[in-house]
Amino acid sequence: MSTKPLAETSKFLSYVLRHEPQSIGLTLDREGWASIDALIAAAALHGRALDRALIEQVVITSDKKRFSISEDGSSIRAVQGHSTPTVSIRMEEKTPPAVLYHGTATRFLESIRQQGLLPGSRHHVHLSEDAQTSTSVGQRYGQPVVLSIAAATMHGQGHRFYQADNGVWLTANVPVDFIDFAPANRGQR
Ligand code: HQG
Repeated sequence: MSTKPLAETSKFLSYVLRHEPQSIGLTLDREGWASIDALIAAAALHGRALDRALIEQVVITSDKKRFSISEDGSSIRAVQGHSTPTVSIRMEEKTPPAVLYHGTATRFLESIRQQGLLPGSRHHVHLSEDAQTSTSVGQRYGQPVVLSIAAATMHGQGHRFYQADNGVWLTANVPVDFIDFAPANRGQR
């Protein structure tokens, strides 16, 4: 299979499983699960041909392991990145490593210096254990810049952290005091 239908299908699945399930008349439960049969039927009604094999290929090949299929094989969900208010995935709180990274674009820095990191339309601020990944996340919005977050210190002061099934770290917001704007930006880490 060429990668084009996979990439397109991955985008489509991200859209309906994270953001706008109602756009194809699909319902997600609170944990974000959709029946795969219902997803295929709803997509077909909206002119997108999906089948189980294609969906499974997308899940397996997703570089960021964005989706998971339930143990009984009947349902699919995005593991993180949601903006739809109908979903609230239960996640175990976890103690983060000393430092986590956040990739952003230079044009957002002034606002981040004033407000800290905010989740935007998603449910959480997304953080990564490695600076490399953060660089590519930041690149999506312009000139990338990587911020170091004093995660363990934050956690020690009562901020909650969660880790999604794909390893992405999540927290509600990052106050500016915990953000190091300087060293990681030059990429020596
Ligand atoms: C920025 C991708 C101004 C923030 C990635 C980011 C990730 C502020 C943008 C996942 C701000 C939001 C999430 C403030 C934060 N002022 N800008 N106070 N606080 N921002 O896409 O973290 O490929 O919602 O820095 O791998 O970029 O979709 O979040 O640039 O895990 O699977 O506002 O999406 O995964 O952008 O990315 P996003 P994100 P997928």
